[in-house]
Amino acid sequence: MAGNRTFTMIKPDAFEAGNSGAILKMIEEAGFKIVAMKATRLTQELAGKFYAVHSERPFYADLCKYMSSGPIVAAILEKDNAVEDFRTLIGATNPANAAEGTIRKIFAKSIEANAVHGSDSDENAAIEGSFFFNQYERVI
Ligand code: RTP
Ligand code: MG
Repeated sequence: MAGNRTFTMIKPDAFEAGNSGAILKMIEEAGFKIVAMKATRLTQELAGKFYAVHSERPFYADLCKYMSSGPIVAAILEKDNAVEDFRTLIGATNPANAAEGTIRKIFAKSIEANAVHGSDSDENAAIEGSFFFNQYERVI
């Protein structure tokens, strides 16, 4: 059975542009409940740890620099079929390929500065949520 939680970040481009509220509104209107949330900032080292799975990819160094370039919002979200439904809501990695009405189509600036992160599996959703939140910082 598909899990009911996913993890998201509002990335530095969207935070800086003042789009956090509008993005969270779209997320709630799509039926996701916020079960943990904070505004925070990654260091380059922490971004490197978070994106360690991408360490062999050509965009890894740029990605870590970008993700530590300014504040972000980190959140754990709850909904049936959360991981898949959230990735549908945010759209393709490259906003040029993202479907109309998706968060990335509306708010992303580029393939890198693409407004939001969404976990790609139930297992990674749990790992990523625990990266930012301990048991006292999230709804049980
Ligand atoms: P995310 O993990 O942030 O939800 O995005 P995703 O699954 O759609 O994409 P992924 O392949 O996991 O890539 C992670 C993030 O790296 C940046 N990226 N840059 N310059 C490039 O070609 C490139 N490709 C990916 C994006 O910020 C992407 O979301
Ligand atoms: Mg990904």
